[in-house]
Amino acid sequence: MPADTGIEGRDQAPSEVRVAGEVEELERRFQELVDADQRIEPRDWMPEGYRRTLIRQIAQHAHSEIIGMQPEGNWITRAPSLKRKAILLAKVQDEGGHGIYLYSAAETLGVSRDELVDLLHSGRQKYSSIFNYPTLTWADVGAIGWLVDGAAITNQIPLCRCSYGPYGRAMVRICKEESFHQRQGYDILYTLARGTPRQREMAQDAVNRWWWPSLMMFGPPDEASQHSAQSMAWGIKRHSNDELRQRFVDVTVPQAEVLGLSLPDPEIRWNEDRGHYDFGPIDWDELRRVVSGDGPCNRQRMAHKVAAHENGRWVREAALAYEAKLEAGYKRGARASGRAA
Ligand code: FAQ
Repeated sequence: MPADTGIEGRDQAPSEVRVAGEVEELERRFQELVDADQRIEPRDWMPEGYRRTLIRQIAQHAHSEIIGMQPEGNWITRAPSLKRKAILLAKVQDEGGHGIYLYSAAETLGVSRDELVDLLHSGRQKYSSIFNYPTLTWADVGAIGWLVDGAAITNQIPLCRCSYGPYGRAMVRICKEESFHQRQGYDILYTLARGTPRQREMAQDAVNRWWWPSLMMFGPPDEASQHSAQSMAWGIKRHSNDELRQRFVDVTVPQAEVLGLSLPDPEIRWNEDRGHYDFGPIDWDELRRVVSGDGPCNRQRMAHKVAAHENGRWVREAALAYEAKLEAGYKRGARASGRAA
């Protein structure tokens, strides 16, 4: 069943009405391309469910990047040095840029950015659970960079090979920038962990609070993930939620050891037989609560987002008025020189 994106199905123009058997043939050719690791491009035929699933995932991803600017943006004015401030400013701007590339990728599927923003503001589309947690100290900026960007990279590297061309290509650039983000977070924590006892305590506290929510970013466990099987068959997702979560734990545990910080899970230990780290149970009720709007900062994040959108209305109107003026000037110029506009 196609995912409910809040987006209507595409109207079928009369020339698009298919004769019996034709859709099956198109579906067969589409799946052949996907199975051969070929890219699907905007003008190619695609099943309606594929289009809707991509819109849902890409829009949710774009919204996450934009809402994700808030927790760290909160610390730009309070960064501990000019250098840290400049780095954080660049990072938060990068996240805004990621949102823009992703909205553009979604637009190739026949929806407009305005529609997607409306769907977010009216609560019909989601953004990542992780951005509903507060940033209480400067160390949270470090923990977000290390853990949240680290989880984001783990999830997004395979998306560079997504079967849908515009999404995969957007992800290549995004992943390069996310690597810098992760490194800056790690550097903040590395510095704090070697600072005063109070700074070390602050770093440990931030890691304690961000660890479990970072594991939840990968989504529900495989048996409860309603979209994974179809998304993997369509080459949108390359790995299941649990596979990526495990991959993240495996790379992060040794990094925590180098930092000299502990992870808040007494059950983490290397499992020789599996060749992976075991870890303790995740509180899935917490993920459900946060995703359904009842996390510590859901209301605040959405209220801020909607207010920023409203406050920026005059900028959008001015840009459109300027565009219309240029267009009118161009038409007048073309008429005066006898050319058709
Ligand atoms: N939060 O069947 P599945 C970043 C929903 S960007 C909220 O497993 P799927 C950069 C899911 O949408 C972070 N909702 O779904 C940054 C579905 O809902 P629906 C964002 C969640 O799509 C760093 C339902 O649960 N990254 O961090 C979550 O196959 C620092 C069932 O789940 C992306 O969006 C969740 N954690 O797999 C920025 C990456 N998990 O629509 C600033 C692209 C699941 O049916 C600062 N997205 N849901 O009602 C994906 O890879 C996938 O969409 C998953 C979910 C893996 C998130």
